[in-house]
Amino acid sequence: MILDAQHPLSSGVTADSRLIRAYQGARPDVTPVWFMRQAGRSLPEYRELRVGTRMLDACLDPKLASEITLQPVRRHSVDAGIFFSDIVVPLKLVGVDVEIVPGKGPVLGKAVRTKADVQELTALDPAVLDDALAPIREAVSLTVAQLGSTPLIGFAGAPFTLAAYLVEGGPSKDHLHARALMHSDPEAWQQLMAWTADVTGRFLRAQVVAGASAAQLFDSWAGALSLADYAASVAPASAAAIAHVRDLGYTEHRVGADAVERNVPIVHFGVGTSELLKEMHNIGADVVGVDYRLPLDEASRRLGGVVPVQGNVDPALLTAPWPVLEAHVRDVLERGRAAPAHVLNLGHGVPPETDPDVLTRLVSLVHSVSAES
Ligand code: 1CP
Repeated sequence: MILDAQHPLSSGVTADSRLIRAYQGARPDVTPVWFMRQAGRSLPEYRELRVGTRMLDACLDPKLASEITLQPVRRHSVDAGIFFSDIVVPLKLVGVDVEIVPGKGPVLGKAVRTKADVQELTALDPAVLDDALAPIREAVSLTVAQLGSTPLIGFAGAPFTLAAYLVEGGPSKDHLHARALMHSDPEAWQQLMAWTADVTGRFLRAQVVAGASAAQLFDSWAGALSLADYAASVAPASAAAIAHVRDLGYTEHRVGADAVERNVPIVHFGVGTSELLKEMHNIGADVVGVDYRLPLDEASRRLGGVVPVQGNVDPALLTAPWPVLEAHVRDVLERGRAAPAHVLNLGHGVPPETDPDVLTRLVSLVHSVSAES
């Protein structure tokens, strides 16, 4: 489907930004940079706005969600906004009993452990999201109207990461129940994954159609899986989730050049997924996000040297003395040159205790170092 003429990619407002060019595999003069979890607890202005509002209520308040999305863009001059929401928002909107507990994360009213539980869950009709996602579409429209030429990234959780919360009933370390269900009842597992792919895919599509210029699928907990389990029992559902946005495109008109049809870029990110990078690319992603465990030159080699990469500053170093962090960032930028294009990010989210001034300084370091070389 071609995005409408007002969409920031179709109208040309964000199509030539550093972020979108890098996601398309070009190397802009300056390496773009944004941070996973840039909107959130490391910012005092975020904590102030959130007083008295529960996390999921904040996500469903278009003005609030939009303002929180814009805060880090104004403060740090990052090259993208990441939409303020959560991976469990579409579960809530489809009727799942889920809350985000402060200091803990998503907690379910009831864990989904048996075939009967899966049947009860999947009886909830994903089509209700078409109306229920209205506050999300509104928040995205408000946000892109303010962002101008800075692209907004929409996101969703991958089916496995969502299933890990659904089956465990909340955050867990090893996702043992989820991995056990995968093998003890493959049929129920497939049903759960297919339903989750539909729910999360619709959430992602709504954000892009409403104005996001790129989409990121977070499979934060896929690193708990063997390559064989990932390929057989998870990757097909992630591909199905991505298929909800894979057909979205726009026509680019550049002065003095023929019009070109382009797809909305899709990034796929996981934690501890060094062994899964190739499979994660193969499900239909354009860009692969790399955590801090693998240097980007090696990650790029594993991806055949042809895939743009995103990452991979170690979040632990944000509290190190500045010269230590600076040397690390320079090394990440250097190794990132092995890939066709590189978007600098952290290897995982901004830790809540991070000094926001360090993030601002890091953005200007990335912009100035990459402009030098
Ligand atoms: O009260 C608060 O401030 C709650 C903290 C918080 C925030 C700010 C949660 C609870 N979610 C969010 C926002 C959020 N979540 C964003 C948008 C903002 C941004 O990136 O700047 C995004 C992209 C997410 C995505 C998300 N939620 C992921 C995938 C990314 C990742 O970090 O791996 C996951 C796994 C979640 C679940 C979740 N939500 C919240 C927490 C604390 C967690 C993790 C819990 C756990 O460890 O299992």
